[in-house]
Amino acid sequence: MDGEDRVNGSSGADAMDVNWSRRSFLIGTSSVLAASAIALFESSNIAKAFSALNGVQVDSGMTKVFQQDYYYIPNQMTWRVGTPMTLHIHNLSTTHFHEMQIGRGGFQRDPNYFTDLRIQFKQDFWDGVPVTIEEEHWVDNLVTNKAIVTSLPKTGPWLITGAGNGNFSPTLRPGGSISLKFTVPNKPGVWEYGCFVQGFIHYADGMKGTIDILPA
Ligand SMILES: [Cu+2]
Repeated sequence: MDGEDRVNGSSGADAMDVNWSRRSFLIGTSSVLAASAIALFESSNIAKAFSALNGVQVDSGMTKVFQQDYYYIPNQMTWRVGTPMTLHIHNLSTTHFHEMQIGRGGFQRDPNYFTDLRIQFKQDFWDGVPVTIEEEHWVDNLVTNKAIVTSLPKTGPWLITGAGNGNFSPTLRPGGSISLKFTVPNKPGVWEYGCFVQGFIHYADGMKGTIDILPA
């Protein structure tokens, strides 16, 4: 009798677990199917369909961006004006340097840069934005441009503060990382990010993304 009770008891618990996970699975699946249907009907992309269904997820606080050869994870973010952010950028490549510029308005070559291959966005998102560097590890260089870098815990040869060195951008060695703490400035709209290491090669291969900045 004791043995039977234990068996019954444990299969009862298993059944509950099965029901629970099956329900989660069904909810998830119907969400995916609904999103797919919307995507098909509207010829829209799936991310937008998910946003319509589940609400836009707005990043705040610690927000991680990973760099690979040659893409970013994620390649789309949504920020809101006035939100405190810590943008943690981590280069997962074992072989390549990568940077992260944020800007818009098309591209231009920076005529002052030491190589004529330097590409930058016409408008630098970071212009006039106070930024605190919270952590740096294997940073090749950080071009500050017109950002207001309020904390430089470890100044060094990697820091490029002079004018004419291109847009604000950290360039990370393989495995490198940096954390940028800031408050999303009042610059709503669609912004792009991209890596222009080796000219357009990384960007053209897909190393780019978009940030939708919502008004406060
Ligand atoms: Cu790159």
